[in-house]
Amino acid sequence: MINDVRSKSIDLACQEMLRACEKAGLETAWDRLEKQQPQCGFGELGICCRNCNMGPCRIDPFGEGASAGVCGATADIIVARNLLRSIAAGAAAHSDHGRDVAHAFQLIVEGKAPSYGIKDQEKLDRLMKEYGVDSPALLAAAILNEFGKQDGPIQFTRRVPPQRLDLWKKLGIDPRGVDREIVECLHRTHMGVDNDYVNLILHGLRTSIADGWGGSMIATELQDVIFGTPKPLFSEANMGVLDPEKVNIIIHGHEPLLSEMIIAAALDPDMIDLARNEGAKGINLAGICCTANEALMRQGVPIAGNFLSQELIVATGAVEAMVVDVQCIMPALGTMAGCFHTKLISTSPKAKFPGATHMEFHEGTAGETAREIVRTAVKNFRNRDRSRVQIPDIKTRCMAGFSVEAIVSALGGSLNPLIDAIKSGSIRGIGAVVGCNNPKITHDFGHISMVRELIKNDVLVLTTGCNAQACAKAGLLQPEAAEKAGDGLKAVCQALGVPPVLHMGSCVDISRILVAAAALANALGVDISDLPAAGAAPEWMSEKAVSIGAYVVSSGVFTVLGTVPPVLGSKAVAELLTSGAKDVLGACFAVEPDPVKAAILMIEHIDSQRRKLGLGD
Ligand code: XCC
Ligand code: SF4
Repeated sequence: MINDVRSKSIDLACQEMLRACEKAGLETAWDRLEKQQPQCGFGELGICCRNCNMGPCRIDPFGEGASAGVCGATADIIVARNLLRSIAAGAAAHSDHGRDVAHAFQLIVEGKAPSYGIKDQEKLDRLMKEYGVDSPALLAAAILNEFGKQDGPIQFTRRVPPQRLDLWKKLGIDPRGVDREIVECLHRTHMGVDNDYVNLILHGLRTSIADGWGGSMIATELQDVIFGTPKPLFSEANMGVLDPEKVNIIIHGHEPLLSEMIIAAALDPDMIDLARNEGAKGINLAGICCTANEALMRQGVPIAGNFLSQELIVATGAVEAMVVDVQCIMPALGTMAGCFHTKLISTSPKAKFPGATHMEFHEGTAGETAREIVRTAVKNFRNRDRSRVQIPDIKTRCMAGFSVEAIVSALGGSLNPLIDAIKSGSIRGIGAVVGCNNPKITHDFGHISMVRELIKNDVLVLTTGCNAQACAKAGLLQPEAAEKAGDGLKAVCQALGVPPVLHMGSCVDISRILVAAAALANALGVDISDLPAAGAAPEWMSEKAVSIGAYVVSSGVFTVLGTVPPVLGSKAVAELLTSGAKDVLGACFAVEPDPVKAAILMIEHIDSQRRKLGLGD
């Protein structure tokens, strides 16, 4: 039973709004989770299959009933197939985002997307060189071709250290084309195709690499070209960023193609005048989920909250419009918005929601649509019921904008000072902590407990996604948070004026962490799997996180998951992921719901890597 708000979230603003929702009888994800209890045991173990209509089938986990589906598929096969389908969906989500950015880039180059431009010419030049082409048009064509390519290689995979690439080739998991690998997941998991769990999982790794070093990396790199590569900046996080006197517009979802246009429209003097005419003091923008991360990293737009804050932010009654595109947008938002004056505005042809107004967004007419959306929000200000507005007075200053380029520049032009700090032990190692919220875990508790434990032990934390937002709200993204770090890390952070937790962006920007890991490994002349580094997703929930976990481990980074993945129904698959993989990939998964214990696992791993590199504890 989840009944105390403190067991639901450690975020005080969320606690306040959860109490308000309870009082007003407004349902949230936590209530719906309770109504799902007990959750299906077969689903939790990953041993149900409905891939054909002889089923649905399920395996008896106690070994008394069915040990195979109608076709003969065992628990090992069913679990591996289900895992592969999750990886396919996650890789598809990231990569389709990458495709949209690549397509927009092509339109920009062709002069067909007048609202956009090129902000980072230097990165554009670098990418053209990397691809061996001499015009932006050829680059756009080459990058778009990564999706439909049949025979590979995907160019950015060549950024990995040579040892890793050789390993991928030896295992047959060097991806050929982004779409090809995803399609092949669906083919292999169709009834009667791939029925060898090892073979299935190897293809899952190949598909995930096509996400991390393909689709996601394409999204990050081209977004930097179009919107600028992030540089360190300050902003604020949590619901207190909502302004009771202004028109509040929340941008939620994932793709900056939309949010950057909304930002521009909200700054338009005509729009601000319009807002004043409506009785507001101006227009205030804030973000949720990875849209927030993108908008924060490049424009300093404040964070209203992370994944599990989304319904609660609407419940403040102070939101004129919540503008969404794709991914991590709860269909429940329409219901919550319907209880207030809030307009839920969907914008992607791929994503419509019950209770939403659809204002479709296309690259060619992006600026106009964005202004139309902002105008709709402004006009909605008069419908706000002031007596129902409740904005928790809680917000925290945060520093963000740590692209790899920004980190290198903060270090004075090369990674050497970081390498020296790692060698000397002032920085013990690197922890990449990422991922979602999940109401199965007290909101933000997993993130914050883990990150605190890591920095206390001199582990520099790189963060993205909803972990970054949890850290922002908890004050861990301020340079002053160095006080909470161990002496070694504290000294390094204070010398550089940076926080002990570096916000590297959205979830597709985990590709920045990959690039940093590859650069570190290359500088040390070792493989990524030799680095004193570990990854974690303490509160993960989405299929994207499954793909992320798979490509991080495939890249050689030991990764701890905080919520249990649905694989325990197969001993063989669970064993392969949590130990067998180590012999093959030099890295594996661990599952540890206790975030402090999980941090200790990461630290132990980091220490053992240090010893292997001859660096001592
Ligand atoms: Fe979504 Fe990207 Fe997870 Fe947060 S971390 S809940 S995937 S917003 Ni990506
Ligand atoms: Fe059952 Fe096999 Fe069909 Fe799955 S594929 S539903 S296990 S018969």
